[in-house]
Amino acid sequence: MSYVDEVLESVIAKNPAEPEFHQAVREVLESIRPVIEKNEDAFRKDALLERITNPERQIKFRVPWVDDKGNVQVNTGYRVQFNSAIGPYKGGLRLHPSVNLGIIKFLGFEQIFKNSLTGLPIGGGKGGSDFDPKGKSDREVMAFCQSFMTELCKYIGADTDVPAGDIGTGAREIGYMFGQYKRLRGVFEGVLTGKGLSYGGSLARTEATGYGLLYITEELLKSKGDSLNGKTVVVSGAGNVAIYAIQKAQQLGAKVVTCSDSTGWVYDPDGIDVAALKEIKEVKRARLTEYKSYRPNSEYHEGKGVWTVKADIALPCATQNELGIDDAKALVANGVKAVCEGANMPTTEEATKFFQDNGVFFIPGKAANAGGVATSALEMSQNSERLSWTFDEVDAKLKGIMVNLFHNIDDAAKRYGFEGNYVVGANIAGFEKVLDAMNAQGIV
Ligand code: NDP
Ligand code: 2IT
Repeated sequence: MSYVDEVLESVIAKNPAEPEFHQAVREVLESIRPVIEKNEDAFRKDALLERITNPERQIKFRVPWVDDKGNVQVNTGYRVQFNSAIGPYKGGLRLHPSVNLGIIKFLGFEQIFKNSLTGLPIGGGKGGSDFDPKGKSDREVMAFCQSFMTELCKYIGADTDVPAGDIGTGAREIGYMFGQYKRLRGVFEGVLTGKGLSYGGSLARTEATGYGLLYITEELLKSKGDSLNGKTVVVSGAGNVAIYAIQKAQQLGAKVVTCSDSTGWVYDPDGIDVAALKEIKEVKRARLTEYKSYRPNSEYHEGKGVWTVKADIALPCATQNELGIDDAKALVANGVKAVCEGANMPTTEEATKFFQDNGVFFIPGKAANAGGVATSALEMSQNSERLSWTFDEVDAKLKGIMVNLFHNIDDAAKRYGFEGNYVVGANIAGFEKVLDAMNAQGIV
């Protein structure tokens, strides 16, 4: 059996009931197969793939907190410190009831290659909890965040592991966590990114993932002699990534006609009103059902449906495996030209293959949404030099990173004879730097 197949089999056997982790590992290992098979004996002797698929450390802990009725609630906290070959662990904290170890491991594994692709010195990690911030009072969220950080603070630090936001973790949660870290450790340092601007946050971090997604989409289209101007775009999600993706798409001349949350979706034929969306989601923390009261011409539908709308470009920005084979078939039948992932692994394996087989340009999340973590690394730089850069400086750096990233993955795909396959290109380009650093550092 080939070395890649051996390791895939053992990852599945040794990490049972973690389908998302298996999916992420399978995608990466299948992509880097040509690199491994050129030198299979050396890779096997060094157990390189066993090392890269085993987290350096995984931490799981109890998070007790008191709700507004005086009852004690108990959640589970996680931090998976996956790979520090190229820098301190870096990656978000997800707060969502679906969180379990397998989901955090898939996200942490993806993060290794994503962070490598940014060209910045950050290793891969991820964390979170099955806590659901939805419907909780600010005090309850604070109580949870303080308890979560009371344990997490033992394992993180500005030069060891720097968490950030992800689903359910935004500016409010980062603020509470930062306050508790500072109180317990007694140091004011850049231990988290996505901080508020008054205490060490970076301008443009809030916008970065969505903006970066559109910068890479524009560069992809440019490489085909096309642009976003005049295109119709469908977006899923209505959170941090989706909101700023919609905003930048509009600035680049596209019309975005959909967004969604976990209960339903909106079709707005005149283009999504970003100011309304921000008020509903960022200020009121309400459901998308409210959108119609701002835009009477729009439609609200319960359930899923974004991918049934005719569009040139699709940007999944909600969560993993939200775009399946039937959705891919509907998009292709409607003439979609490009799919770029704002979320982490939102497209199933079957749907990804269907896009690729049907000539749809497809950029995977580890490349397309890397602008968020890249700007987090820029926040770390600013914290280290105790300075703040202007919005335009950060935005220009972000754009440069995304344009370079596109050409790196495009070149890597070409070098191995997979021109236009950006999944293979992203995985190989991300892997090469990590491999080089791991080899240089010996068996650790
Ligand atoms: P938010 O919590 O701000 O928004 C998430 C959005 O997706 C919400 O509209 C939410 O709806 C919807 N959603 C979440 N889970 C589900 C689900 N299980 N089913 C249906 N809809 C769901 O998160 P972000 O925008 O930050 O993250 C979105 C995606 O982007 C995630 O995959 C994340 O890992 C990825 N990402 C985020 C980065 C960042 O900088 N924030 C960077 C790179 C990637 P509802 O409110 O109803 O739950
Ligand atoms: O998935 C991701 O890249 C993020 N949630 C952002 C991580 C970060 O450290 O900014």
